Amino acid sequence: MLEKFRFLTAGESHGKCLTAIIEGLPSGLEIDVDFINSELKRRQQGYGRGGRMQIETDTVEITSGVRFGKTIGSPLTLVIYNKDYENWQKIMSVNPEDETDEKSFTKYRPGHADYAGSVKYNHKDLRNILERSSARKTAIETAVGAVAKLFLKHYGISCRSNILQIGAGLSEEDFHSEIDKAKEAGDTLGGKFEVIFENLPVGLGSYVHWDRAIDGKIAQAVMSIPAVKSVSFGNGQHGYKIPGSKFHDEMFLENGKIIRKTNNAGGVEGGMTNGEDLVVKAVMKPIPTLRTPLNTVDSSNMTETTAHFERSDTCAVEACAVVAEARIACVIANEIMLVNPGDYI
Ligand code: EPS
Repeated sequence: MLEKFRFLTAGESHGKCLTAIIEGLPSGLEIDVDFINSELKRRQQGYGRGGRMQIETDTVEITSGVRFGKTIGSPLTLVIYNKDYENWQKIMSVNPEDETDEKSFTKYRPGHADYAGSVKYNHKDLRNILERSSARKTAIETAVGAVAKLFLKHYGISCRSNILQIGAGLSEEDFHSEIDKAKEAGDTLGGKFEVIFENLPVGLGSYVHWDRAIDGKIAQAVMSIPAVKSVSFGNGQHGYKIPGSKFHDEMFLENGKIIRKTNNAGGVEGGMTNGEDLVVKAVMKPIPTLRTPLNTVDSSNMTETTAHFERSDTCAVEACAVVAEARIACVIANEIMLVNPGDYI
């Protein structure tokens, strides 16, 4: 999907480390490690996070692609070590002689990847699915996104995100009380957030083929974040009830420049950026790992039971918004590279 700014990540939630290899960056790009780490810190924060975030202090190590603070054109490798690995070395061992049932589980968590993952990869121990389907992998994606943001900064493009709703809560204060109530009940909460990118050039993406539309690329990037169930642009989610005369963002002239007074399109028309702020909205469902578990089936003996619980966040919507910023930054960096090809900056 990303033709120029390409990356792969690897790593299990309780494995030794998370790794990413990024390819396609021009040489000469300043890599500010403190900035990458500050993005990782943002992802770890937010009201409602669970025990794992007390254990980890995510920081990145760069093991290739950078010399004296700047990219040199070769693949850039990022590593984040999992501090919790210390407690999981035997369970996550790569050696056959260490095989153990400890921490195995067979009770599917409804809403998580356990069931479909076990059928797809033919696993009896659902830990084999949990480990990679965990949102832990979004830590390394956030680091990759931070590199994309550094590239975008070079073009004067910046981004931010806002939490719009958590449960029934519409303000910061309500968010906290909603999360407190859910935590007390052993429950979890989802929410709605928006990500805004400013100063994008007109014409990123294209209308000529479906797979070049930038809204399609962004939707895929955000929808595939664990637990995201809906993605929309601008006022798109209300588009069914607003007539065309009110929905479309009329054009006016101000000092010879085209201006808009509304942004219902969220900065995308015809699959291309139109120079307005890019506004992406998404809904994260509640995290499926519940302290008060749901009804399910035990795959080991096909009996009805309640779901596996290990540890979980009550709410991770703030973290999800940071991850969405990172994913969108990667899509936009790729689009910028497509229109500004160059091996150095
Ligand atoms: C996460 C790490 C995970 C979870 C969470 C996100 O760590 P652990 O499984 O050790 O608690 O806290 O992931 C989920 C709840 C999930 O269902 O995927 C992280 O680093 O963000």
